[in-house]
Amino acid sequence: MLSDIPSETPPENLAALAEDHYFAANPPPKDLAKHVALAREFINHHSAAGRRLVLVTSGGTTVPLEKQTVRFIDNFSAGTRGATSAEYFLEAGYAVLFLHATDCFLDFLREGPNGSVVARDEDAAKMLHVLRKYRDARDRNMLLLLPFVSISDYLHELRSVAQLMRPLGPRGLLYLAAAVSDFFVPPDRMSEHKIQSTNAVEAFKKGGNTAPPPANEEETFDNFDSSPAVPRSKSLVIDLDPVPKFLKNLVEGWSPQGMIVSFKLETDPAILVHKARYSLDRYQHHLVIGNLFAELQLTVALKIHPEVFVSPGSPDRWIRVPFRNSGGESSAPADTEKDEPVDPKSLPDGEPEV
Ligand code: PAZ
Repeated sequence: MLSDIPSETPPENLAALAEDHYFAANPPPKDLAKHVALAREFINHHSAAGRRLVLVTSGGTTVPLEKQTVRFIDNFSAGTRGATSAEYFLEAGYAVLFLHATDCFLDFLREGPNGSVVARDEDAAKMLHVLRKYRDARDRNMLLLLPFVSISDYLHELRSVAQLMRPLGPRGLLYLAAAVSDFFVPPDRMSEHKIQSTNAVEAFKKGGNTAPPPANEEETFDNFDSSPAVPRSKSLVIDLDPVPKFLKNLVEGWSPQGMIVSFKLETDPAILVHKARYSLDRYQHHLVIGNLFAELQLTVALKIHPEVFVSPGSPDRWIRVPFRNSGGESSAPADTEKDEPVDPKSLPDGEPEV
């Protein structure tokens, strides 16, 4: 736990100590060694060819509430930005290491004949297009997919891959679009088994008796059902610790020569630029791309992402990036630069300016 770090620790050692504590306490994903071996081979191959390589992180990072995880907290990310950016990087000639949340494809599937599963008609063209591009990139060994589920899986994978990328220097780009949870349940406070929602098991464990408690113990019964057969529901209070901010460790230790782009998602437009600038000043990396939740929601309707680029020594730049319709046609990213925030309501209904 971070609270175990002695209070007299000099500030310059805090980040390293927090890293040691976190990675010792939170077990790595079971496939880490396999992923590291694949990533090493991929990076060495492209490094030998003198090719630029990008690590794109994508998707939400879940926070398990139980060790045998039935329930978890997730944070907003459909993985669209990461996937779309990976496509653009491939087109630009980068080798792409795609560290992504395992997605649920169920929304795109339907039952086919004889118990088979097929893509829904409305999604089939889009999926076929993506599948062909994916196969092509994979067959040319330009794309390596590394999946993760939880926040600790993500951080273990990120650290290992970033360290492997260190020899690439500035030819290695780290493009951190995953939505990284700020809070988690530390393993020493995590329930091994499914958290129970009633007191039924406590009674069973005490006396080995599943019979309901006597009817006069009113408080042990469910609020909404006075029947003694119904155990009382319990509320759930979750006590989360902050996830250590590892961007400093990434910039200073894991991949110090790499080009590092991070993302910042906010819901309050009044603080977005401040938070992006703060992050850049604090971690001293190359670019923060700020985006607003409400505008992401409007993306499909407006076919545009307004977002702000915050980089060292430059004024903030608002740009409009056209939404890529994965049906096949791809427009180059629009670069309609503005120094002022873009009001999405002011954007035209038709095609974006490119
Ligand atoms: O994955 P998506 O396309 O639905 O959303 C992208 C995003 C909002 C997760 C990404 O642009 C972003 O801002 N990532 C960083 C989020 C954060 O931790 O602040």
